[in-house]
Amino acid sequence: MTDQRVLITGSAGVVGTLMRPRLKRDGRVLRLLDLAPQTASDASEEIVTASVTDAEAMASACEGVDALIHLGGHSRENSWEATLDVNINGTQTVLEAARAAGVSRVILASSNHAVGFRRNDSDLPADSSPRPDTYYGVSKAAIEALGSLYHSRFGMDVIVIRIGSCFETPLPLGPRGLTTWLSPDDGARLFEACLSAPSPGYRLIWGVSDNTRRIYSLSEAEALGYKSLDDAEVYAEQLASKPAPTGAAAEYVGGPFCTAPLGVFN
Ligand code: 15L
Repeated sequence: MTDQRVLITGSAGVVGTLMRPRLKRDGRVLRLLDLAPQTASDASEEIVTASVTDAEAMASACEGVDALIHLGGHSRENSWEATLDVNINGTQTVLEAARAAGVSRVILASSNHAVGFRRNDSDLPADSSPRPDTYYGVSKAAIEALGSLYHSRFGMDVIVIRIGSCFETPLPLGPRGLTTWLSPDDGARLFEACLSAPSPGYRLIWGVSDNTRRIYSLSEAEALGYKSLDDAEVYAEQLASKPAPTGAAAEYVGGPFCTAPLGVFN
């Protein structure tokens, strides 16, 4: 049997770095694409140094690929021009390359900031319509729409994950992290579920751990086979002395993004 080849864009970014060792499997080759230099740790890794905005490079990166995990792009607020170029045009370039190469399954990283101006009410459904908090959030809403378009037009299986906050621990995030944290191990469990769910079609799901203070619905991800085993609450004591958000940052899903200046890299 030939190896399964999974292309990960943005593999040297925050989420990519956490997922790379966790998505290694016997019988799987990870093709790791990033602008930043990377080194293959063994024969199960292939390195591609390229931008997601480079159509030619993306076309050759997609050759022989079974599934694609698109994490590449700016991961927080930036100028409108940079956001449009890398996140929106870049995602269209990635999807077009995947379509042309016959990649039948694509997993796209969206973010809670696509719905950053939704209130912090409990059990927020994964398919709530966009209420972005930044240009970055607008780009994530566009990524969701592009994924839906490529599914509907070309029959590709496209799963879009609205990621909460995927970091080693929720500690750098302050108290908000107790709600939004996606542990790296749960992140890997979620990507594995997305890679293996039979014929998912188009899905929009939350990417979050089963945190005691969770407000994002998990039922859509669980329907794909995801089972969270982590809970940010184990860090609650360490976060107790940190200042709690106030005003819009406390009221809305996007937290501090809701009040950060638009178009300013932070
Ligand atoms: C995101 O979308 C960002 O990429 C990440 O850096 C965090 O800020 C996260 O959201 C969050 O909301 O905590």
